[in-house]
Amino acid sequence: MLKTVERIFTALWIASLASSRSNLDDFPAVQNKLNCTFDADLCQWTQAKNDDFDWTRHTGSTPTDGTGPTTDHGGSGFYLFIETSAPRALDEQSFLISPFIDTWNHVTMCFQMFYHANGASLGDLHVSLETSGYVNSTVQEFSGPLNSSDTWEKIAFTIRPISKFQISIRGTVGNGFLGDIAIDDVSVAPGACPP
Ligand SMILES: [Ca+2]
Ligand SMILES: [Ca+2]
Repeated sequence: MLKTVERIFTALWIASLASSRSNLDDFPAVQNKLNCTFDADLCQWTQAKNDDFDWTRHTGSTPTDGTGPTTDHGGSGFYLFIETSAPRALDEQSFLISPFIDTWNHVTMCFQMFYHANGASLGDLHVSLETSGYVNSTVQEFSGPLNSSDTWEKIAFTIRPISKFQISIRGTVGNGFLGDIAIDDVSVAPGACPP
């Protein structure tokens, strides 16, 4: 009886693998889902709804002097930023969420993006890889500390997916209105990130 049950479960498992494999993302599909300059829109990224506020898509300087970039990373397009002026308050958070990616076969890739953190009251920027369905945990993450600098800086980390995942970018409001944190040019390239 136990053997029969095992066989049934094995058959179901193989069937579920076969059906999920037909929906897997090849690498161009992964790039299509993740790469974004934010110059036209958010591409396939979405604003989380169960957080405190949304990322703002913007070009040129942010409305507050002494914080934020003066241009996007490319120089003339749009970027996203957290506007930390009133009514924002300390520790409020905004999440930008990627679509789910499912490559199944452990395709190694390098995720990179640029951030700009300039101001006297910066909060935090946190980029994490969230898995769902097979393993429920944050498996890789980047977090501050953010040093104030009027420059675009690169974040890069290698992703070796073991299951379906999505990327979450969280901006947190610091203790004041000089905390505009911007992001731009999110992309993935095949293979591990260069050392
Ligand atoms: Ca841009
Ligand atoms: Ca939001």
